[in-house]
Amino acid sequence: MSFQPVKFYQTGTFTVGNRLLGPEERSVQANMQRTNSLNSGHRACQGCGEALGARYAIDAAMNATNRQLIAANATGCLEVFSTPYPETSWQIPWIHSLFGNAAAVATGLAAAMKVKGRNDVRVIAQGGDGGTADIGFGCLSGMFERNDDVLYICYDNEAYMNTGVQRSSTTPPAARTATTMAVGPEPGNVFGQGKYLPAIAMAHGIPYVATATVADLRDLEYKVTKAMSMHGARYLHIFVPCPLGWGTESCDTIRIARLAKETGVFPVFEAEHGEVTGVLKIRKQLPVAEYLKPQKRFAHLFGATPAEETIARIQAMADRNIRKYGLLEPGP
Ligand SMILES: Cc1ncc(C[n+]2csc(CCOP(=O)(O)OP(=O)(O)O)c2C)c(N)n1
Ligand code: SF4
Repeated sequence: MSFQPVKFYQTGTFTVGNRLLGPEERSVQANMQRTNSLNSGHRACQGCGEALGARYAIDAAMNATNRQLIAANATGCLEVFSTPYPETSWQIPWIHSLFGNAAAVATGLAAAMKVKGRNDVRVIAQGGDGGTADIGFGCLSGMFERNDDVLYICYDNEAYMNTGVQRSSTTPPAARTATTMAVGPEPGNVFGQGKYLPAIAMAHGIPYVATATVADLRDLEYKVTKAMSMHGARYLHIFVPCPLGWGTESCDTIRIARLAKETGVFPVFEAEHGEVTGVLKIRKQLPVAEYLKPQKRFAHLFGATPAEETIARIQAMADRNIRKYGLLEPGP
């Protein structure tokens, strides 16, 4: 039998990292000096991907800006669960905008800091997919077009969760929501509608656009850190599973996010000035059914007679993502 050294710790894990590593190799979250920007006491559901993503993103941004950060937050789950009046879980200067104007409020904050000569203070805007892709889209596009010095973070849980799981323009085809019921000849959300925000952001030619998931939190930290090293308008789109709205187990949030990436359903990439500069490769392509099955919002596709045609259409969309972004390693 060959000799195998015992490993006491593993590096390169997708999630938290390890405090046994040297300080320079630790993730922000594994470092005892982390800010804990979104602290205990918030009221997010167990396993909420949005809470996880926000904690990592904002801690990384705090770390990258020497803790000189202000966040404007659109109305939505993140705002509601973190600041039930008169309490707050935020350990940073944080302002609640309206549902649709987080980008505009952040633009104003950045302008105010400039006027005051506080070039050290940086600004983030954040919100859910409804606040970003739907009602806040005009303000966001303006922020991009003017190249305002703001990082906008969209936490995409693919519906309006805070108000009871209504469809948004990032809800995927066939998904059941409160407004796209699983009834009729084509149950769930329709095919051929909606919008893909990262591509729209890229079309503005802004300095930096990236996507990330809560399955690879070190990648998420890296992208926030990189974004904060730049100036001008930047956009980060984070895939955040929602156990309540998607009908998934709380303990499966990371697994579902990883499946979204490994199936090609959610391409993970970064782009500068409108051009893709890097992608996270898929290690082993998995069929989309593996991603869809654990989610009750897609349960109608897997009844006594599986909706093979619909599943094939979703597979075709994932395959297209893989081709378009070059997500697969070239074969041997
Ligand atoms: C002008 C306006 N319309 C509607 C609402 C009600 N509202 C508050 S949050 C929300 C949905 C938020 O969805 P999303 O932005 O996707 O964030 P999530 O809760 O899913 O994180 C809605 C419709 C509002 N606050 N303001
Ligand atoms: S409804 Fe979804 S997004 Fe909102 S707190 Fe619960 S898990 Fe998070």
